[in-house]
Amino acid sequence: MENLKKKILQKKAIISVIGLGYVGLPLAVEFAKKGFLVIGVDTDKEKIKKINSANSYISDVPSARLKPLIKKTLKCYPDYSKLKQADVIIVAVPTPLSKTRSPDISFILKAIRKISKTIKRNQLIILESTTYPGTTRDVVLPLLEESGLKGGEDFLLAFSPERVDPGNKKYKTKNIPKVVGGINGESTQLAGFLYSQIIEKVISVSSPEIAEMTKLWENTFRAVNIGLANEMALICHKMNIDAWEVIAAARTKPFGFLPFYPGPGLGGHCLPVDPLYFSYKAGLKGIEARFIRLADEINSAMPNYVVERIKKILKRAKRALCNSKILILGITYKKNIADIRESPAIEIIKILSRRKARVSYSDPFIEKIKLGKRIFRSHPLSRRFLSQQDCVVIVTDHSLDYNFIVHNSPYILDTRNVLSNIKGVERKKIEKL
Ligand code: SAJ
Repeated sequence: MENLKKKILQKKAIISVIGLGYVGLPLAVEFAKKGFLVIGVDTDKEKIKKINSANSYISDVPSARLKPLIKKTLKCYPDYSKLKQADVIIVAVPTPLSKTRSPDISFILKAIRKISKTIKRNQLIILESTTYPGTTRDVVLPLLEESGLKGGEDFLLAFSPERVDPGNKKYKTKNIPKVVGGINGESTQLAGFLYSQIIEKVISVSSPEIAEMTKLWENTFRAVNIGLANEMALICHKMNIDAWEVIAAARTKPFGFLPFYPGPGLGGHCLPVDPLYFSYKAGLKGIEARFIRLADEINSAMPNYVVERIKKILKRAKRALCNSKILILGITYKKNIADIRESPAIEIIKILSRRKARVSYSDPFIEKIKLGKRIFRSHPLSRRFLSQQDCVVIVTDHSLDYNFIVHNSPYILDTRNVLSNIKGVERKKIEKL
């Protein structure tokens, strides 16, 4: 594999990135910016069309950054036809949950089966998609060896978890430390050498299982602590204690405390999903991951809890949910990004609609959404529209003019504590989680 190492050093190694989403596209761009020839593969023809016309659909990759790379060092295709040219293949396809909420690694299997058809000696294959420990060694490796080539000798194989925080202005692909674990020493070493061409810090671990588990631990840590924050907030509300003020005070402890905040529920493509990959594998080993189940239970119940809080606010105004006008302010799963995957706001809108409330939403990032047969369009915020609402619910804390919103809304449920600094309003019309 010395030859591959030299090709990487000389930036002559051709790198293929399979899956051009929020992980694959930034990664492909980083390698292409460094001068590597990158073959991007995504079976979504729309995505390929957009990339090849330098029209980025990933907010963390501005279109202007794509433009100089297209058809020069970044060539993207809607199929696997050019894969045989690659020296390195990085797989960054989705790993969602199935309808029964168990791991769905079908996208990984499809990509690996394609690679197995054209795999050749001296290739380095890296899986980045978040998955349960053992996937790389026990699922991917045998599929690749069906080619007759031997992993660790004829080709190299490693796992390296993606760590993307969409919308994070400080941490981008190149300055987020990269964990790498290969099926053997040479795989780890070469995968680490590859990433060190574009990423400042690479951490080698002793196996793909360690690397796979590292990712799950990171996100399970977040999901469980968010679940704890949500449960604490429910209890504080019953005690008439401001949970947010408690967290702010706890944060003054200079060690041994990390702040997590209550919210309307857990959104995104990672936190609601990754811990269930962990608990699935634990189940196969005959042990129940109780914290994960409990956190999932609490986090999944937050949209219902938000609706119950709306109901109580309306009751004070002698109104029922049915026929009341409720405005959902912000429907993306977290602030200032245009992504509604697993967003709790969608669940809240569904529950309110089922309870016959007259729901609308306003979100500068999302023009319209389709829920069942209904199309909802983002409603512009005006004095008149806000004053006509029976309750305004801040579900996503986008950077908006909250002074204007507060002064023109009758009642507000703030699920993100964005109104704590607003002055000169009757506090009684604002409630927090
Ligand atoms: N949330 C809370 N309370 C909190 C923090 C988050 O309710 O204290 C909610 C958010 O509103 C959101 C969800 O949890 O709905 C997920 O939030 P997130 O900040 O974890 O956002 P993700 O899922 O886009 O990004 C996470 C990464 N986030 C951070 O590390 C800050 C990280 O866990 C992973 O690198 C990434 O998922 C991934 O790709 O796995």
